[in-house]
Amino acid sequence: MSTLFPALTDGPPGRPALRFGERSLTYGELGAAAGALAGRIGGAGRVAVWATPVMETGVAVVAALLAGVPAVPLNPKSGEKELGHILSDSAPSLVLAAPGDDLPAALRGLERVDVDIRETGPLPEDRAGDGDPALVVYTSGTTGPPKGAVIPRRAVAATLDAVADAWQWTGDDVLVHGLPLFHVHGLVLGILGPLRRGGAVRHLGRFSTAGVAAELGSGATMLFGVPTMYHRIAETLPDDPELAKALGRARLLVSGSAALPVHDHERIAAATGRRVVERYGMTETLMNTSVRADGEPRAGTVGEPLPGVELRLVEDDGTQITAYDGESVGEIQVRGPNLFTEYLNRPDATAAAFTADGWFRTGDMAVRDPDGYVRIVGRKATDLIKSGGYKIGAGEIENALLEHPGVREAAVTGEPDPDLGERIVAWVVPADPQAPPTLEELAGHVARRLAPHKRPRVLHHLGALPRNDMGKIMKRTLRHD
Ligand code: MCA
Ligand code: AMP
Repeated sequence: MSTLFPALTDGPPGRPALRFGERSLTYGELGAAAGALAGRIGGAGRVAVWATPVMETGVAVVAALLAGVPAVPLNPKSGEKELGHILSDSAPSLVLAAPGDDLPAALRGLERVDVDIRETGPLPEDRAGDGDPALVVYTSGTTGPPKGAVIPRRAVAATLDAVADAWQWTGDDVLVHGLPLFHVHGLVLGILGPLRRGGAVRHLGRFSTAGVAAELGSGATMLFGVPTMYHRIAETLPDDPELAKALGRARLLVSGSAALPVHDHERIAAATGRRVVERYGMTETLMNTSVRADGEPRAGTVGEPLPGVELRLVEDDGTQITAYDGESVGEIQVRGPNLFTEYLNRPDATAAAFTADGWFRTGDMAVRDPDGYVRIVGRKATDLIKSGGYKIGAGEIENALLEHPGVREAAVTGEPDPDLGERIVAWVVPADPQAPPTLEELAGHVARRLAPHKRPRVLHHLGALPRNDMGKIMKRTLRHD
């Protein structure tokens, strides 16, 4: 039996499991394909997965979990620098890809295993332990290249069971989403979540309001999305009665990865009669809090700690906030079976992320309402930007910008954006003031080096960066009014 996915062995084999566009697999077919692939990769140290939003990615990750081999999902749009870093840091022994995928040069030295979704093989015996790594997911910090969060099998199981409890999520649910598959939201919640319940997921390939309407209008019961997706839904609703009807029929609409603006929450509620439920998570912690399906989905709150998750608010000096007054702000610290084990090859960063008594410092600042609901009010690091639900470190973009010959100095900030939540702004001192680099040039440079979602959307040229007496850039003064 598979301890992570009991439905692969216990459920009716004809039950739908995964659907991507026209292609679908039942539990029987998924078990056979993933079993066969698991047989081929068993014993590999770590496997990279070219995580395009297609069926093969789902099969590849399930196969790795069945084989007890940690999977490293790769953003297929990663630029050369980002990809190079992830590959040298995680040192995978092979890469799993869909047949026909054109892999970039950085991956060509690795053994490639094509995922054949029609292959059949037996399910391997599940020998992996709870604490064994399931996934290594790369996440940005404020400076330097992304860090690989090592997520144990225990955390995957614990978080999926905790949200199932909160959302009354069962095998009868059919989830629809169009999230990328190289992050926790789309992959762990959005693919592994339905499979752990024995339910189905229909992936849109790419997000569109039309796709959401079509699926929720034809049997899907739940929607997962980042706030940008709900914003686009809110914008479309006034002109799209079919979308309003489809959303009105959904059992549960869930938003996460960033704060859902109250305005979008209210517009969706007014047009559909449904309130979006917010949950709060992080790559390192998986899911921490959520509004429950039978709770009150109050706009601007992320609900209460999930079963098994301990949560406290702590002031800068270490004092714990005991008040549930909706005003006292502290850093969210969490503890529980949902946590990652470490940052790969980064014992320094791992140690810094935990308090002496074993709590993980999220860096998110929050208050607690009298009824226990958590409200996130900000974050400690101004150098972290959340754009489209992606976490992006200002430092990694600054480093990439500095590698452009037209850039002498660079600083990166985030500013509010109605669609993306925040947009990336580059402040650049040109190497040659007579021929400053254009936004298009720098956006293309960052997209090719790192990833398209890390590209600056706004560029300001400056004669010099504002610095204090210590030479530190004063980012707070970098504002365009
Ligand atoms: C534009 N494009 C470019 C350039 N300009 N490509 C290369 N170079 C350029 N200079 C391309 C983009 O690649 C993209 O291509 C298209 O133009 C449009 O891009 P963009 O405007 O950036 O975005 P979008 O396609 O409109 O995306 C919005 C989105 C996306 C769909 C909401 O941001 C998204 O999928 N966000 C999800 C993030 C997420 O899953 N986060 C989870 C992490 P093309 O059209 O080909 O795509 S957080 C997490 O996991 C924790 C645990 C949690 O709590 O959930
Ligand atoms: P990541 O490291 O990409 O997994 O992003 C995790 C971060 O996203 C958290 O530390 C929060 O800052 C933010 N986040 C996730 N969910 C929510 C939410 N529902 N509301 C506000 N912020 C959120």
